Amino acid sequence: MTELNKIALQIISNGKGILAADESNGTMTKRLDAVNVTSTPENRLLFRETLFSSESMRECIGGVILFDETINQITSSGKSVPDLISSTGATPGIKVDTGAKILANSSEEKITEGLDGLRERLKTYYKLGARFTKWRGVYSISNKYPSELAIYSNAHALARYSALVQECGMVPIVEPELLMDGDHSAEVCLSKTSEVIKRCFEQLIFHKIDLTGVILKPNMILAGNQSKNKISNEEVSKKTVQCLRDSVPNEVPGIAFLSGGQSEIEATKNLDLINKNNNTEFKMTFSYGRALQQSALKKWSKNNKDIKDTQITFNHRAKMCSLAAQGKWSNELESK
Ligand code: 5MM
Repeated sequence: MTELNKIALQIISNGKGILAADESNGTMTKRLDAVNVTSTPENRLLFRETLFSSESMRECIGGVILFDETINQITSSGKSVPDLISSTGATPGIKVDTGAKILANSSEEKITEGLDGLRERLKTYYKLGARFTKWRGVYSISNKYPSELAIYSNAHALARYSALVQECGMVPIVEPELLMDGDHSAEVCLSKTSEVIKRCFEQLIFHKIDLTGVILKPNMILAGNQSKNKISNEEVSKKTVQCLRDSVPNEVPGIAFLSGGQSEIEATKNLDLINKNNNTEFKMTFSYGRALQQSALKKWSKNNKDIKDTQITFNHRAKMCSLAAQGKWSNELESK
């Protein structure tokens, strides 16, 4: 087993998943505005520190993805944020892309940037304690999208990013996210997601990536949020497993889904069914942002001095996601 494979498995095994707390300041400001909290570096740290020192970190969270500001912050106990995370047994990770920008010659689509100077930034993050990284390519679904240009250029960037990350001794999370916006059917989501994932792995293989040291972070297969033909959770899970079985090379140790705008319960229920129907060797877990943090953020915004209450809310969500990652979640446990 290589060191990279060991890190990847440590993050996603034994019912553990990933807390995606890597909102850039723009996104975090939107989240905080929505609950009437001023977005300052201190408030962003306070909320995140509250989550990272929760009890469920030990049992349910294998890795935390941070944003550049957070990985450099010092917590109230005097420990750095990565040290606080490591002290719970979880692995600190870092988002290293610099965001999705308009793709020249297909201006309704996006290309993710951040390759310039990446090798040097990675060395700094490694010294700060990061052992895995994240890069998100984002694609929209419509009759003409994602275009060949968006598929190729994002796959190429994901592969170049992965090569630099592995060179630096860290595990790359490869996140191709096909957005749920639109009126497309689940079948269309399935065929376009399969195409995008296959093309990403083509590039990863071409760039000589060690696939045993990669975690894939895909969307689940859902009908678009404007579609009149929604499918059941059971169908979501079957189509998602089918998509991954057909498009992900067997060497990849695991898959950690994004929640993509699903509610906390939907994201948990779908992950649970995915694991109940998982007929592959891949570990299937969560790498949720909103679906792990939403309720906790609401609670915290009401009284940010009441750390315990926020942590109780987060612990419950993390526990439910962890059960779902083992196919052991149920409605009864959810409402206990
Ligand atoms: C946490 O949000 C991440 C994006 O942040 P920015 O848009 O601010 O860069 C995002 O990449 C996230 O990690 C994944 O999309 C998963 O989050 P959700 O909320 O979809 O589970």
